[in-house]
Amino acid sequence: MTRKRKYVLRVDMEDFEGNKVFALYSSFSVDCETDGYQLHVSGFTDGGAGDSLSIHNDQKFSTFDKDQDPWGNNCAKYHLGGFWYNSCHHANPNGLYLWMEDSPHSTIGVVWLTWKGNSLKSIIMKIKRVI
Ligand SMILES: [Ca+2]
Repeated sequence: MTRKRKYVLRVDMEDFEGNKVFALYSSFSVDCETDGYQLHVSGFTDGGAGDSLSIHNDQKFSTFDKDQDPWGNNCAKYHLGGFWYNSCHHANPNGLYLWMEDSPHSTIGVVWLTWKGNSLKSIIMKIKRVI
């Protein structure tokens, strides 16, 4: 999908108190459908968010109806998202929007674990072509 060119990835996020941080990755690519949309991400730079994405590196993209994660069960079903789940996640940007500060179900929320275990107000993944 993004193999032919080089991209950087910037992940911006905000919590419910209005704090904003980011994580930067100098290399980002996703394989084609026949390879399960496998993720390749490296070159982390910390913008206060910490690195919650490297454990997802080299994983395929999983959804509730297509389990491609290495866990014995389906991460997408358990965490109500779609992502490059490992077993299962430190980041869950496609999780549920939970406005409760201390949700007991935080792993189904919009999570970036190295910053906050609770659900975030927003998270945006932006890619930019560099070559
Ligand atoms: Ca699985």
